[in-house]
Amino acid sequence: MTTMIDEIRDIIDNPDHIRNIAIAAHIDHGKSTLSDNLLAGAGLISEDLAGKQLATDFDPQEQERGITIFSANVSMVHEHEDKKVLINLIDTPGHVDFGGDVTRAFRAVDGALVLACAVDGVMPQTETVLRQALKERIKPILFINKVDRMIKELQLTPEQMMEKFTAIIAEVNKIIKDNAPAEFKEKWLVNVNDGSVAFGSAFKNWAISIPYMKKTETTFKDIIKYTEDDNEAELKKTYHFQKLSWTWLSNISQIQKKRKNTGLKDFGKEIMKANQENL
Ligand SMILES: Nc1nc2c(ncn2[C@@H]2O[C@H](COP(=O)(O)OP(=O)(O)OP(=O)(O)O)[C@@H](O)[C@H]2O)c(=O)[nH]1
Ligand SMILES: [Mg+2]
Repeated sequence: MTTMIDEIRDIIDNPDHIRNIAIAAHIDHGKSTLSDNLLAGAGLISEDLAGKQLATDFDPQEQERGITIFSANVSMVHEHEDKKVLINLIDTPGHVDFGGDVTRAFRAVDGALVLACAVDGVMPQTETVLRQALKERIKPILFINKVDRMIKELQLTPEQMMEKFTAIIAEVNKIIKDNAPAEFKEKWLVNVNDGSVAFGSAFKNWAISIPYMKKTETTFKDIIKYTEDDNEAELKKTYHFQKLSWTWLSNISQIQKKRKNTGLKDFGKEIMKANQENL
């Protein structure tokens, strides 16, 4: 029987098939809920519990208080177009008191998956984690979460949804432009067309991007209809996080490309070297 460890061992020598990422955002924007979905995509937790189990909130104190206190590292294997890919993920806490954990996580990864709540938009801690990532020379990609609330609570039309997304993306890009290392100010801007922006509902287990919408001929009207009809099971089936994960995470590759065939044992050393080369 092939175990997860065997699968990881097979991939570990091929950096092009590995992404090391940290999830960071304002408190409560859904980082741990999204982590669950990626874990379910790898078969590590049950599909039915994804978004509710909050597996990365492993400490009883975290479950009790409903917030992340400790960063949690998880490794998982996803399949993308017949190839296996390894995702090493760190779910970081959003509470401002634990900001040190976020910086430490950024020092160990290649990219930051930054979440923004579709209803609240860019909040102070969103800006802080983006600045922290850019200071550590980490490329951010964006996930606009809680789109179900945008539909159910705010009852936005497709046009209004697009406007709201555009406003959030513009705010994020301003922060990137103002804080990215000089050579990446343009290159690292997030863009709906290249898949560096995705959106969905971690709680309702679906995620989509504009390239994926084009490929599957989906419109915002369809998404609104499924949500209004409480037919989110259909959204989950067609737009499962696992389907999107690699096209979206493969936007992160800056340091990966510099890293040669090293195993995990050299991971820290190589990151330090890559960072120094970048200075
Ligand atoms: N409606 C809706 N609720 C969501 C969504 N994602 C997360 N939530 C809810 O938002 C709350 C916070 O979710 P978490 O995943 O714990 O948020 P977090 O960003 O990990 O929080 P901290 O780690 O404490 O900063 C929970 O009640 C989730 O169920 C979503 O897509 N839609
Ligand atoms: Mg959390």
